[in-house]
Amino acid sequence: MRTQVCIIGGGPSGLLLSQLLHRAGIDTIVLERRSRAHVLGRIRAGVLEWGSVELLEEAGVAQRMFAEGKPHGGTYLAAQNRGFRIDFERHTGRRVMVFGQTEVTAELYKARDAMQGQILHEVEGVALHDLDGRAPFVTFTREGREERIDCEFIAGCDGFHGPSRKAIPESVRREYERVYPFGWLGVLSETPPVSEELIYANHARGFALCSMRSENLSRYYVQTPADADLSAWDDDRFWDELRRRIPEDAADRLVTGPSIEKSIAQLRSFVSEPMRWGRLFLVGDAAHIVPPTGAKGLNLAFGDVRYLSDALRAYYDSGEAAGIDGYSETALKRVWKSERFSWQLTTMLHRFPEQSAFDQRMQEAELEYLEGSPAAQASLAENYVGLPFYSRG
Ligand code: FAS
Ligand code: PHB
Repeated sequence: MRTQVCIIGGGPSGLLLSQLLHRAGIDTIVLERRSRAHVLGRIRAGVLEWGSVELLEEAGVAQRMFAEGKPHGGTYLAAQNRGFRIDFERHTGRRVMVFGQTEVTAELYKARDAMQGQILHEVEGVALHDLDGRAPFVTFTREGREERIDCEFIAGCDGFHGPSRKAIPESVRREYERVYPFGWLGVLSETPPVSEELIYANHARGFALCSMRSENLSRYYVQTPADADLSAWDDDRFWDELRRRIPEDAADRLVTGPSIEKSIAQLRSFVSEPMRWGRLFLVGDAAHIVPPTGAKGLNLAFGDVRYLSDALRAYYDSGEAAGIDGYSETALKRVWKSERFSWQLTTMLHRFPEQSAFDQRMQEAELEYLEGSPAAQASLAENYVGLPFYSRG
């Protein structure tokens, strides 16, 4: 098989890149290790920056998002049982869109099918070859048969555990990592959300987050020890813990119900540089991971897709190579700013096991300062709604 751009990974970044390139007349093949059903069964991100919304609109997959998604003009932060609101619109003139990653992925699959996009599922043993040459290729097996795709570029959209990042020589890669000593236990329930906007709560017992997917589908998280055992968390224990950590007025409103999904995510900050090696470009979780506190993971992946799709379109339209040559530097500038924001919010809102009394007072002072300072709130707001892809001027 031959294509212009071979995309490894059929998650949101691989599918969106394929859709944007196909609409620009650039041929792609997507290789996905799992079945479509498995990919669509994942419950992950819930908040889209407006830049991501605009990118999905450009890709022609925004109709359902605008019909069913919920624009949010702000969010609540809570500490010591008292909440306050950060007004995104007042500080930035922008909002975010609450629309689940699962739905985004479903819309992307639908659009790919409508354009007869080539997505090969349940492939195994994907290996990348001749990345520093002019004729890279990818080998893999499918239904027991060895296969090969010759291409001009490879986009590694295969997430944290995929093969693309590791195809860059170890001597070239610079990796930065912070693993947090806690995780998030997430629950999805067919219950009305406790609040019309998200609530991020700092509490002595640990962090909690109230989010949602729709009027009758709520998404909640509580911080757990890094080695928490999911089987030790039945629904009653989860709801009790959530109630203790959120402000009383919200706890009084909380409607509980059976969990329809329950999982624990480990939290880490991670960046691998560079994001380009010869004909290989890393995109999304393949290159970087953020703790979900700042709702940046999916949005950073879409930022990379913005840069790479722009760069490849310029290359194929006019042979202009500045975009592909500058991809890694451009993408990493925005990645590191989101890494900083996600780390800062995580540090401010979570309980660290060996936290000292001084650390505790620092968190409280940080939150009190934020509550009283329009400048501090404007800074949080501009990071949360999403920094511009291309800085003005
Ligand atoms: P993905 O990991 O989504 O997709 C990579 C794809 O590559 C997968 O489909 C995988 O099957 C495939 N693949 C892997 N190895 C392969 C191989 N060898 N061959 C072929 N295909 C291969 N972000 C938020 O903003 N908010 C959240 O609340 C949030 N919660 C999360 C919870 C969990 C448990 C996880 C793991 C992540 C969460 N994230 C969250 C981050 C998440 O949304 C990612 O940022 C987003 O999925 C990134 O998309 P991709 O880069 O496409 O990577
Ligand atoms: C979610 O709805 O899953 C969600 C929202 C905001 C976050 C993390 C997760 O920061």
